[in-house]
Amino acid sequence: MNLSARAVRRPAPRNLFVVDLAPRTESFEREVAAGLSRSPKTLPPKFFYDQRGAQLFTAICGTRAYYPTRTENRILVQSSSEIAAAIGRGAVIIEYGAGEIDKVRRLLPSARPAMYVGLDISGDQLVRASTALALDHPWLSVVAVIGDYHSELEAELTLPAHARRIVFFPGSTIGNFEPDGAREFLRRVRALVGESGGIVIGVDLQKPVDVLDLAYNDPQGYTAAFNLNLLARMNRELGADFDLSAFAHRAFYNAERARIEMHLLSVREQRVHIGGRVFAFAAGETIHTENSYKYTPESFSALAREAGFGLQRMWTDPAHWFGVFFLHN
Ligand code: AVI
Repeated sequence: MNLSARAVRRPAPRNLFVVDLAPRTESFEREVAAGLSRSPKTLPPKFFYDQRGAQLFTAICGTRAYYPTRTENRILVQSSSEIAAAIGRGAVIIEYGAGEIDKVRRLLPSARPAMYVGLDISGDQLVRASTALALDHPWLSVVAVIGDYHSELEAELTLPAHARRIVFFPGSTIGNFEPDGAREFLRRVRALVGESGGIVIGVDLQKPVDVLDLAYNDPQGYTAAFNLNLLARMNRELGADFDLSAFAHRAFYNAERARIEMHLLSVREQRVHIGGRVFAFAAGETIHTENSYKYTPESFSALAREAGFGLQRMWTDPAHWFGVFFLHN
């Protein structure tokens, strides 16, 4: 199969192809310098996911406090045959932010896609997880694309011409996009899947604030470690000299904007050096590292409509904490 000019490796199972479209280190250095020069300081959440960050995120997903993973999994299990029926047989399933590639497994037996394309920025985790997927499903062509959400899949891969294309975007990662970015992303998905395609997308819904606050301040401290790992990553990869004990994890629900905000708070006045540049922090100043927007079924349907999608269906849990939406053109 001639999949892509950049199909650089084909490790053991024969039904697995790996394509490396990862942005290079310069982009990390450039975006860090730009984000820390802004007022207020910001860093894009995509940089959380180096090898250590991906491990910490997996640990977060296993906590009691972080309800989205188990709630979405339950919906996927309970409604798997209906979701698979919406996808249809023989499709190409393209998963953004594939991570451990566990959720899609619940849909594969009924959906029997022709091809699975998993895209993720954490290359080691993606190669490991896609190898396991390919070994467990010898009948399935598995393509692992190491890249971010802006990777031009259409330009880089030759996807089967006549199969229906379905994007699978679980985990409520859409909540980490600003609403404009979410609309833009959905528009690009529409262009990728075409007339006959669609998207199965997990969306975290609004709920009592104490539940939200606990989910982003888990008692085991994995979320704090995940947030602080961004500083450790800059130390490792960019030779920065962040003192991790001089920063604290802060996460809270901003009800006005319907989002969890994560910040790294400088506990004292300090200066940090990164690649020949100096960044000054006042005591109490923060780096805003992530937003996680929480929708209502109505507000998410409205956003999807603005991107040109129609809502076909939503599956949810009894408490309506999480929604799995099927949107189509
Ligand atoms: C990946 N994303 C959906 C997670 C979230 O809930 O926004 C990232 C996360 N940040 C802290 N905990 C989990």
